[in-house]
Amino acid sequence: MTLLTALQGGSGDSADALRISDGPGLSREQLLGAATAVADRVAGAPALAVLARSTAETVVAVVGGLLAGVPVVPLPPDSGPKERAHILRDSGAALLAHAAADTPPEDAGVAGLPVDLGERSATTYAEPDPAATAFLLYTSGTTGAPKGAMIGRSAVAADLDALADAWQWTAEDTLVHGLPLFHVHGLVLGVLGALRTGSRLVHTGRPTPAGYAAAGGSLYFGVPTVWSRLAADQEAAARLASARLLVSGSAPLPVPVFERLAALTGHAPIERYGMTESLITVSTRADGERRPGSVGLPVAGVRTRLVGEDGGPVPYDGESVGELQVAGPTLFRGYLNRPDADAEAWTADGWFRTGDVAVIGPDGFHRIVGRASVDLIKSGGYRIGAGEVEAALRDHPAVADAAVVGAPDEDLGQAIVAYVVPDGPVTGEQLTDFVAERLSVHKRPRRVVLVPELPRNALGKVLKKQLLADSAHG
Ligand code: MCA
Ligand code: AMP
Repeated sequence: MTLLTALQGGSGDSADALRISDGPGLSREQLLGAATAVADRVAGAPALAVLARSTAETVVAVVGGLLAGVPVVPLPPDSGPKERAHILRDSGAALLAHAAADTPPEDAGVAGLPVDLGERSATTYAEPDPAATAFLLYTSGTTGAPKGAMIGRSAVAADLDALADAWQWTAEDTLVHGLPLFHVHGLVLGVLGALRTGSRLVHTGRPTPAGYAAAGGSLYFGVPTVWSRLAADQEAAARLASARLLVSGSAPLPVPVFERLAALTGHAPIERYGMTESLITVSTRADGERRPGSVGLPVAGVRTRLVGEDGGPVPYDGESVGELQVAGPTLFRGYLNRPDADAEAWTADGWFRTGDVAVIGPDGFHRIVGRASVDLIKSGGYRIGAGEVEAALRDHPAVADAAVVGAPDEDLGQAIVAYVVPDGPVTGEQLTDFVAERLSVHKRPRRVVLVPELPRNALGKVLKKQLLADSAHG
């Protein structure tokens, strides 16, 4: 079976299979023909980077890489030189695909591959090895530069099939979302999911309430920030009453947002949980209970367990907390060039440590309580390592020291707050812009607090919990 079953097999609605904001609608044949033309140009390359703006060209480039069996490396389009250089160098990408009308960053240092939606090829490619890498997705750890998670083709297929089962997702659906095309949520679920199930895809460009309201779909994806903004717009929310299923993920959906959304749209949202490394592993079901504050049950093929601080099992009593570990066919193949990170992430008996703290009830329902580390921040559904932002801040000549925390934020879930010890005249705004220019824009601090020194314990470690408490009063 092929990875993009419906696209390659010719099932599902053909006309207007894909539409992104006000760009041209592409039929399945147009998409496949243009993507095959990309495949012809990239076949044999070690990896294909894609400047992942929310455009049809991005989808065509990604599909082209997948058809040719070349690992695809989505490059966040707003990533600054520091982040971009790391991703391109570490991944070994030989080419950077971009829309023909677009200019790729001059400093990329790899050959550009302009993508033209009008190109066509009818070459047929043998289905690549299911064990091969489909994507290299760069994702933050608590410290250092992002790590390249190697996502296998069979993991993508297993996850999409498990989600189709949990959400009763079929070719009859029209999927709507406006999420970025360089993460699991927007790209793997939000694009490949449509191309595997055969559902039409309407991408709204940005995930705005007005865009979602106007799209007229049956299946909607969003991060909690998107749902919270929609729930604050009564008129837009009411227009989702005709949908079949609303799905939230990438960060915890606050119970009041769940309830308001249900009241305004008539649909209790599905909440599901996952990670870049594991894809989506736990979800409530279209045909099951949708309990506020709960992410439901492991999806088909996935196993979960809770492990206590002593390494022993934690009872599934709905109260006892433990680290959530996962195993199954949706797991990634490891981190590229990072045996040290692999050694930390996997247990001796082959389970992946999520770093999330959870509770499981006697009925098997999972509740995510939080993260074990304060240094992994989720802001607007983006995963951001405090260490990476701190390192970028320290690169500024007027910064002596910096510590970053994720302060609770009603809109973004967590907002990045930076505590900075200045070493010369500098403003918070200058530091925010400095980070936004060097890393991705969403990694910028939303607030900068200039302090004479950072609170440290006797061992010299910054007291992040104290900074978090301070940030709540700021
Ligand atoms: C503001 N902007 C700036 C600056 N300040 N640009 C440069 N320098 C500055 N100092 C601009 C930005 O470029 C952008 O411009 C605009 O301000 C708004 O950006 P921002 O404030 O970041 O947007 P937001 O409104 O806060 O975004 C909320 C959001 C976004 C839309 C919900 O956070 C989002 O798309 N989140 C989705 C994340 C996601 O997909 N995560 C999935 C991870 P312009 O408007 O021109 O762009 S995968 C995952 O988690 C798994 C596996 C799972 O479970 O799903
Ligand atoms: P990422 O690798 O960007 O996908 O981030 C994965 C992290 O997002 C997980 O480790 C969780 O901390 C968080 N996450 C994803 N979905 C949920 C959810 N439904 N509830 C709570 N946290 C979530």
